Amino acid sequence: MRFIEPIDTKNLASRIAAEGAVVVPGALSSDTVEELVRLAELERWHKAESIVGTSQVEQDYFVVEAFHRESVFRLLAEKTSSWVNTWGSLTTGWSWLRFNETRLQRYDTNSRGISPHRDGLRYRQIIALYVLEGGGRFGLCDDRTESKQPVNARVLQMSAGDLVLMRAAGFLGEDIQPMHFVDGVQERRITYGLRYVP
Ligand SMILES: O=C(O)CCC(=O)C(=O)O
Ligand SMILES: [Fe+2]
Repeated sequence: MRFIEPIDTKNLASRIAAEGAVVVPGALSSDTVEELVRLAELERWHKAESIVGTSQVEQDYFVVEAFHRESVFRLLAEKTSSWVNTWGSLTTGWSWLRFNETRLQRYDTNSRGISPHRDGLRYRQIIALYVLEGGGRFGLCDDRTESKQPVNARVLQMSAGDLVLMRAAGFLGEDIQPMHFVDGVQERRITYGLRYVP
């Protein structure tokens, strides 16, 4: 299996800094995506808790958090760690990382997605999210209303094979965690999210 396709890193760090999250199109080939979806379907999925945290974030998806030692998802996490460190070391203020918290998430048709939230402060530097099936909308927003709707939503266009890079606490020395959400799931969405907890 091929893993990460060549990625254009020009201005990537400054774009992530300015926009909060950037979509890298075609980071995985369609053959790779197809194989990853096939393997994802064989994993043991659990329904995620539907309300989490002090701000009562609502989420509606199935998740895989534990992967077999030889799982291709572990390998993809390792390859992505190497890639991100090689790229990151070209930018000032980068700290070496290893993606050690990895999660597949599956949102079935008509899932309510995830209400606007910030990923925890314990996740450092950068979050990498592979899109394996591209249903639903992923967006950034400035805030959330009392009824958990995004304020000033900016939807990021993405499809299967794309990689979303989102800044996390500590990215280039700043503790900024962009607020984001998933909604509008009319077709299945599957993502593979990689996070670093020091
Ligand atoms: O699966 C996605 O597209 C986003 C997931 C997310 O924001 C999260 O799990 O915190
Ligand atoms: Fe999130």
